[in-house]
This record gives sequence, C-alpha cells and structure tokens, in this order.
Amino acid sequence: MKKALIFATVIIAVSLCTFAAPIKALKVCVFVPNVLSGSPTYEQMAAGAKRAVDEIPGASLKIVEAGFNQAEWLEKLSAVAATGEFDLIVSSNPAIPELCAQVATSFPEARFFVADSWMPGNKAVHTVLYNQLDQGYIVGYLAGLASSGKLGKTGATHKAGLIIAQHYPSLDKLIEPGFARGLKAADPEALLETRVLGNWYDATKASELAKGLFDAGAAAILPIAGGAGQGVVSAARAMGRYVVWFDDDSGYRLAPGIVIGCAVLRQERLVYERVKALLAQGNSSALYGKADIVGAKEGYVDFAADDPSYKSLPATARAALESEVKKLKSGIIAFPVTGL
Ligand code: RBF
Repeated sequence: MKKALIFATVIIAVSLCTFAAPIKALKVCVFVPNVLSGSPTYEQMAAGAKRAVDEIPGASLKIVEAGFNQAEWLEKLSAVAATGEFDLIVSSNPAIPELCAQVATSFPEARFFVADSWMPGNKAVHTVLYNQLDQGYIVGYLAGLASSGKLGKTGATHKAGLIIAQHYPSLDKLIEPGFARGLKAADPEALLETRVLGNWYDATKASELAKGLFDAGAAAILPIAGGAGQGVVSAARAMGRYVVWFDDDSGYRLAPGIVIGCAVLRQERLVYERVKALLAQGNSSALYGKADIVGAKEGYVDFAADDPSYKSLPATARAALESEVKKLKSGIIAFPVTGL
C-alpha cells in the first residue's frame, strides 16, 4: 500500500514536471529608430506599448533607442531578435518593415508590429499605415488659409513651405501631396516649396532653411523633421510667421500663437490596441502578414482644435477648416490610399 502511494506520488510529480508548461511572463521590446525625445510618433508608440504591457500581469517592456545612424539599425534590430527574449518587437516608421523581414529570415520565431508603415504578406510582421493624405490635407488647408491672407498676420503671400528631414515613400506619396492638395483647396493660387534638411536632429540648419522660405514669402511652414522641427518654430517666432504641426499637439506648447494647428495621429491608441491584440493572440495571430490602413474616417487621423493658439484665429477661417475635417471624418471627402 505504502509502495503504491510512493509510486503514485512519483508518477504525479514526474508528469507535472513534464507536462505543466511553465508560465512565461510576456516581454515586449520597443525599438526606436532614432531617439524618443522630440519625435511624437515614437513617444506615442512607447506610451501605447507601455499601457498595453501594464495591463498584463508580469509582462515587461524594454525600450531600445537605435540612434540617428540609419546604417546601424539592421544590426541593432537583429541583436534584439537574437536574444530570443521578446514575444513582440514594436517599432514605427516606413523604413522598418523591410529590416524586420530581413531579421525574420535569421530568427523565424521573432514577431514584429510596425506602426506608420506598410508591408503586406510577411507572416512575421504586422503593419498599420496612416492615411497621411488626410493628415497632410488638414494642415495644408490651414496653411492655405494663412497664405491667402485669411488669418491676418501675414497678408496674402500665396506661398507655404515644407521642411523635411529626408525623402521616403509615405512623405513623397502621401504627406507632401496631401499638404499640397489642402493648400490649393484653401488658396488656389498658392505655391508650395519644399526644402530637405538631411537629418532628424539639426534644429539650427532647420531654422536657416525656414528663414529662407519665410524670406521668400511663405506664410506657414510644416516641418517633418523630428526634433529639428523646433528650429522651424524659432525662425517663425523671430519673423512673425506661422508653423503648422504634425503627429501630436505638442507644437501648441512649443510656441503659443506661432504653431496654429496640429494634425494628429492617434498612434498611442493604435499601438495600445494592436500590442494588446497581438500579445493575446500569440505568434500565430492572423494579424501577422496583414497590412492595415487607417485614416480620419476610422478616427486615427484628426485635428487638435482645443488650444488657444488655434481658437484665437478668425472664426470664419476656423469654421472653413473644421468643415473640411468633418467631411474627411464622415467620408464626404475621401482620399483613398491602397498602399505605399
Ligand atoms: N519622424 C520623427 O518625428 N522623428 C524621427 O526621428 C523620424 N525618423 C524617421 C526615419 C526614417 C528612415 C523614416 C522613413 C521616417 C522617420 N520619421 C521620423 C518620420 C515618421 O515616420 C513620420 O513619417 C512623420 O513623423 C510624419 O508622420
């Protein structure tokens, strides 16, 4: 009897050790291509991923800043995947999915979610692209109100500027054409001039480029330049001109009365939702391989109207802009995007 009891205990103990899978705490890595500070899309990505991870008992988050040297990103992403530690690697920008695809050939277990990008058909990678024709149109329209003289300060210059860190597909195919379309919708005579900075950090050079554009008559400038965008703001402040802002509403706090409008992405919410779903569904989630596109109609592109810098603009101009935003959100006007 005693022997049978010992035998049974041993069998139970052995089978517990063999079959009971240890409960592994989930780990997420946020891979920042450049640095977090000064780049709203990256700050929002980290905040969204943190909110998702905080809701899962035992789960943890690591943030890796890959720095400004883009030539090092592949190696750094590969090193993250090589640890085998992470259930999910989260990143953001249109250049990243290609790197994920390369890394996944060496580390097939690795899984990636990349916001602000588009790559269908890779079973290791889920992407979501924003409709930045919508986003560009909104601030383009506001720049057109400025260049046509409807905001007062600058008079009718019929010019607006775009200062970009570099060319890349979503900039060339969505942001710039969307901005130009909005500009022309509000000021049919307006011309758009674009200048290229060459990096995402040099605020001094951005300020010089902005000064040149303002000297040439630009009423407002949109910077797509990460932390360097602050240089555009300081030039506008010095010259009494306007800046329109992208991605979040932090522009309003940078320069009240100078940054007059922010076309925002709901990237914090998007990253939160997708990270939560991917962690719940695991490695074989049907989202991997899928490339979604979301815009104003879906609620992920919007205009931040709740700030004194915007609210102090003439009421008729605000009403015109808000009518355009409403039309985009309801689908009355639509700029379809099917990929990059
Ligand atoms: N946007 C930023 O705000 N900061 C950055 O450091 C930054 N780096 C980028 C690097 C590459 C290679 C690419 C393609 C885009 C980068 N972006 C960056 C732009 C970002 O993805 C997005 O297009 C803009 O923020 C406008 O929504």
